[in-house]
Amino acid sequence: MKGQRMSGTVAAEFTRLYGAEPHGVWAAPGRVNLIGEHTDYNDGFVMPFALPHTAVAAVARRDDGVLRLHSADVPEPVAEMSVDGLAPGSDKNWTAYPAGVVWALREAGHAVTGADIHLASTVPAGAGLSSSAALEVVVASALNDLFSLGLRGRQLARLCQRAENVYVGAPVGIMDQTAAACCEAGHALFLDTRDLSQRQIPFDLEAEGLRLLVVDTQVKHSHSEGEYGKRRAGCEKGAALLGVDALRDIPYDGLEAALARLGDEEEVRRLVRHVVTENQRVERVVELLEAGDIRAIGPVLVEGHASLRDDFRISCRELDLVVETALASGALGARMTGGGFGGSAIVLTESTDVPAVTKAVEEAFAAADLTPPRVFEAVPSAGARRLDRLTGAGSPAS
Ligand code: GAF
Repeated sequence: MKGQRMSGTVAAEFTRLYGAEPHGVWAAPGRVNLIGEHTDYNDGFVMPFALPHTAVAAVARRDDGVLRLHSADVPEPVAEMSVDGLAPGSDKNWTAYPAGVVWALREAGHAVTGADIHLASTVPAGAGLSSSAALEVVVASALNDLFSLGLRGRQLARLCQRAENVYVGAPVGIMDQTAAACCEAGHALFLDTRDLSQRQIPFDLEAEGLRLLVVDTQVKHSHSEGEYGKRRAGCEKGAALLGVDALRDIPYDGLEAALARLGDEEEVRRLVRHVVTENQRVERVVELLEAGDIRAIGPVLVEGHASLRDDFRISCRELDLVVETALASGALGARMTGGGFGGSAIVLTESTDVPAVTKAVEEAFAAADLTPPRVFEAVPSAGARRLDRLTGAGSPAS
């Protein structure tokens, strides 16, 4: 119902802006990552699930080479450009995300000849919840349908990642785009980022009397900034020193030997240790969830946080405060989620403990004189989809 309302609002605004009805309305979600952080650009394992928060796009195809973009979330007039003139690195505005998708589709040989696009998103920006990937994937899904490209979810994800890596210039992995394209309601997505093979793992918190809270620390982060790229480069250095294609190729039981071979490369050793142990944590969480033991993943989440804080060094005071406070007030597990340096933490808790945990976190932030965090419940939701069929043809992305 909420989706339909949003779809109607976005379609009506499209009509007001462009003077004609859109050919359709699509949605793609933000995500939280349950476990498997900074493993995706190491060919490793990740386990995100989709949020109910989505980017919604009302879109009409054009055949005259013109691309027009507008967002309800940015106080700017409609941006107009030529699809032939799209060039990586030329756009430093929000429009680089949707324009980058058009560029990536065309670069891959798909005849996308223009579009009118109006976007609106409920995914909090800069909160580590993949608002950018949601924008990219919703646009890719719409164009896939309107130009009958026949691309599958994982192919759309690859093209969106290329848009972000090359057009926007952020060296991100493939997790967020795949989550936005491929997640299913009630499930977490166990994804092998080497070949994008995937398994939907049932993750029904409510049935178990559990809740997963997202705590947005309100500390903004950006992947285009240097620290993400530095970690990535350090991991690639580690793989090169160890003579493997990617850190994924270091098995957990070969970790000590690998670390010994890295000698006095202390920083690289820490990065390698995080990635190898994190891949193993993803596998442990999959096993526990498949055995129906959701509560038992709590300590694994906590281990993951410690590894990101101490070895990967991408946590911050606010994220650590959420984790410590939540655990001290009875949560089963907690960790930062996403790229780090701010953004959000997740907290696994008994549903009966939600008020106490929330209060404790809010009070801890107030006592430390920090901006109040935004706390909400995350329900594993659906991936990209077409919300309605107004006048256009085409089938939803799969
Ligand atoms: C960000 C990136 F976009 C992902 O690709 C991933 O590397 C994540 O940080 C860390 O796990 O969300």
